[in-house]
Amino acid sequence: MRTFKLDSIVVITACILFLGVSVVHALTVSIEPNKAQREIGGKIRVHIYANDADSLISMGVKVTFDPTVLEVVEASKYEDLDNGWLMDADGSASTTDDQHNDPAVEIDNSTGTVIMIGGHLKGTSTVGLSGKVLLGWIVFQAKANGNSDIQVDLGKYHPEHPAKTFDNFVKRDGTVDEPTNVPGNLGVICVMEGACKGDTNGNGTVGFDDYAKFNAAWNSSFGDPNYDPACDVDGDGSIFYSDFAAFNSDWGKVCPACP
Ligand SMILES: [Ca+2]
Ligand SMILES: [Ca+2]
Ligand SMILES: [Ca+2]
Repeated sequence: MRTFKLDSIVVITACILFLGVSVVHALTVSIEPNKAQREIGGKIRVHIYANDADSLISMGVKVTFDPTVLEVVEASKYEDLDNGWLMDADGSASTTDDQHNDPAVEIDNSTGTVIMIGGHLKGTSTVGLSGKVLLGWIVFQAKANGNSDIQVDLGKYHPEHPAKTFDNFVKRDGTVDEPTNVPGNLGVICVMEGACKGDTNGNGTVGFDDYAKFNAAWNSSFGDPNYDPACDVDGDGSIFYSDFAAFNSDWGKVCPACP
């Protein structure tokens, strides 16, 4: 009995060590929120992140959705010299003639595709982006009732060089660190009558747990550390009275099942 326990502990410890090592280096992509409901005409802002990044200097994602259910009204890379996807040859924000952010984000509402590809360069001081890195965001408008999966794949493409494929998620040292969970279905948006707009954590009810999230994000706009797209009920980039009104109207609700 004693030996069995010791063996078990050894096995468990070995598993934890193995998991610990593999998790640290596994680059993944996630979207926030990854589960939401809207009525027709409603908007939702979805942020796309790379998690556990290690000195990234490029990214490229292709996001696909059901174009009969949703349409994109806005999509952007996070174009920021310090923390985002902007190329600046001398690394100084005061000179802008050496900056570029091409290729432009491509939105195709007929096929249901958004492609965003970006590079991060700050002259000789480039160290790359690490940790949880914002890649960009998409604002969808609900078009018709139904469910749309939100799928993410690599970009691997440049509109000016359509015959070639390109590496995405290149690190500062030149190696490629592709996300381990793409291509994959990373979220779902349901469009239906009586949708729960206020279910900010996607657990099927609107209650105090959502209120806590909402309260933490109150009076924030994109760029503020406490801005949370899951609480931006109307998808306009800030969390204020219009969002609260929508949230409040859903208070206490048990959300309908997705169609
Ligand atoms: Ca510059
Ligand atoms: Ca909830
Ligand atoms: Ca808002």
